[in-house]
Amino acid sequence: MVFERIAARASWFLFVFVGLIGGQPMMPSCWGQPTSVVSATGTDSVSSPVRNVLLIMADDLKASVLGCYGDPHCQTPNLDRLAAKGLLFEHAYCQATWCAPSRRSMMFGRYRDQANVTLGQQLQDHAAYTARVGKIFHMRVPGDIIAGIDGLDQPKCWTERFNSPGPETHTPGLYACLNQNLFTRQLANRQSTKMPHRMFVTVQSDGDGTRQADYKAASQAIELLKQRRQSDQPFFLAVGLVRPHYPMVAPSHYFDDYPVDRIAMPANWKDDTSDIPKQGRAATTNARNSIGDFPENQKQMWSGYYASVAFMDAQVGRILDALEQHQLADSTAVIFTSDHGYHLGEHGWWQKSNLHEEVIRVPLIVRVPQQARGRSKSMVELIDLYPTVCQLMSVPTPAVAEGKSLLPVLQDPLKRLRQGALSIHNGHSLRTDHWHYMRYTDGSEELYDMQQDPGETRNLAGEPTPSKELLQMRQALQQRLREIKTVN
Ligand SMILES: [Ca+2]
Repeated sequence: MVFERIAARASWFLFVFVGLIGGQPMMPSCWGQPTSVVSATGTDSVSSPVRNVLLIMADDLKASVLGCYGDPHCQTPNLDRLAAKGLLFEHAYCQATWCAPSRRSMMFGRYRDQANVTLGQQLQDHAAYTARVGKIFHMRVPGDIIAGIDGLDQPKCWTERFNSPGPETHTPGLYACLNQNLFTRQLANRQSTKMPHRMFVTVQSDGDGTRQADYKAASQAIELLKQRRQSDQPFFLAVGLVRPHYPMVAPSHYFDDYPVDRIAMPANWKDDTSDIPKQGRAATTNARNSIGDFPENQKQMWSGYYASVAFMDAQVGRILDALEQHQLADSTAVIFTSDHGYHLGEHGWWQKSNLHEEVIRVPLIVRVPQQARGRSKSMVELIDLYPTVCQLMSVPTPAVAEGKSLLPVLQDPLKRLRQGALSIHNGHSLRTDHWHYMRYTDGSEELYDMQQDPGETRNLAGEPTPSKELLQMRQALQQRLREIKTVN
């Protein structure tokens, strides 16, 4: 089994290596039946090789745990095969650091406000069918999932929409509240929605996973693909999976692949926050939570997260298989991403809602038939998906949309759209190839050399004399904020 994993990884790296030494991305020899589209801004024109877009979103998924992003342990064969057939963005960043504002920004195509029609509304206005399955706009997990309700959905975004309820925390099996060092198989008195320890819950499920929200969401998506095959109307199908968001529920055999004695905590997991400004710190920490007293339980958090990612990956695989089965793969672009990343002990932190790399970096894989494959280091943002989907579906992008279409990068992975990616929380973050700079509303700052210190352990903004790089990044952020329309 170990050899199988090594072989799978080796073949994938060989693919990437061959792609890299090739020097040039694989380019289409033809575009099928292209349609020329001019965006509402009138500045760009693109020929789309597809009619439809399938968007699959995970929830709270940090890019670094996927096999195709380099994790040596986590089993994500379906996302790895999607990456092998598409373009993997190594530097994709969210604009907000938790579910609701990040998803809103992505779907309205605006950094901070809603001064646009939703993506789905724009597509419908140009004769497309749009459907939501599961969580695309914010839903509380697990509360809204258990209740099977819409959360903060935007109804006009969708021609049809389908919620995907599941038992979540109340799934039979071994329940653990790792912050309380509590383990039980009893179903009674499990707390799920409002208790302060809810982000430290895992459930090693007795079942086969078919009752879980993500399994049902994939089944609904498969049914919709079957239906859309019969239609001439272009479709945008958005499927929102809720794992690896807590509670980390998956059939127990997924946990078996990640025993705690094989889990190594990240290199920067010690509390190194003394040089981080107050506004830059995560709220959920080892210092404030008793999980700081249970090193083994911290590893169990990784085990539960890996298991949840692997279960989510299996659902992605079912959807991708259906796309092939219904002969839609050649006419449908696939986009996979997450609303933001997550902390699993780095800096002594858990969860999200701060501007450090583990939170703002997201996975982004885009497979467009006959387009470039491989990897791109271009700095891209989730806000770019709005104009990207519009262009892929031959629909004009509203002039008020603030992102940039990824089509130029999909044609040439070396193409750069911008110098740095912008994120917002208690201030702003600008992430460039080399540097990561944060400036908070109280004027405090962080600066990291991401090539020398990718774990962000030494804040260079605290030096007595501002460095040339700090002065440059201050200026670059100011310039970036002047260029965009909504961030003050
Ligand atoms: Ca989220």
